[in-house]
This record gives sequence, C-alpha cells and structure tokens, in this order.
Amino acid sequence: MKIMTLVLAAALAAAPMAASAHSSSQPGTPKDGETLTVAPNLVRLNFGGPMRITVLKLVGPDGEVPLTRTDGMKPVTTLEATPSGAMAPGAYEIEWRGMGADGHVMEGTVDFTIAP
Ligand SMILES: [Cu+2]
Repeated sequence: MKIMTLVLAAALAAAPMAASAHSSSQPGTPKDGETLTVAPNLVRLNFGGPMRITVLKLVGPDGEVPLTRTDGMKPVTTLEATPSGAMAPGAYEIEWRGMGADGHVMEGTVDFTIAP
C-alpha cells in the first residue's frame, strides 16, 4: 500500500513536467494563411520535438494531392513532403496527425491559397 501511494505521488509530481515536454507545432512552409503565387514544390511542417506523423494529407479544389514524404514514417522535428501532380489555383489544406515523444496524439491543419 505504501509503495502504491509513493508511485501515485511520483506520477502527480511528474505531471507538470510531462506537460512542458509536449511537442509543439511550429510555423512551416507554406505558413498558415499564406497566399502563394506559384504552387509549392515542397511542404514542410516543423515541430518542437520528435513527432511520428501518422496521417498527412493535402487537399485542394480538385481533391487530394498525393504527397511523397522525404523521411518516411520515422519521428521527425521537420517533416518534408513533395506534392505530385498539378495544383490548380485555389484553397488548400494540409491535414496532419501525429504522436509526440510524450505519447500524446496531436493534429493540426495548415491552410494556404494559390493565387490565380
Ligand atoms: Cu504532450
């Protein structure tokens, strides 16, 4: 019983530290809200700590644009992927989901526009 109490106390004490180790999402390329004059030949997401990205999608006016990832599925702090296929002018969204070093699942979107 005493051991269990100690373990619980240790877990509670460690909780704030775990929260501060949370991997954060940082501005990438394109930036959220950015308007581009030409289609990007590379998209880049940046994270404050290693992130294993499990879902990465680029969706535009003509549907999903296939992406080829530079580093496969390994945990990265910078994820790079090259869109393949034509990207018509319009609104695009990068959708991602991943797991940070602390095991927390995170997800986010980056919206950008290709000007006509
Ligand atoms: Cu976290």
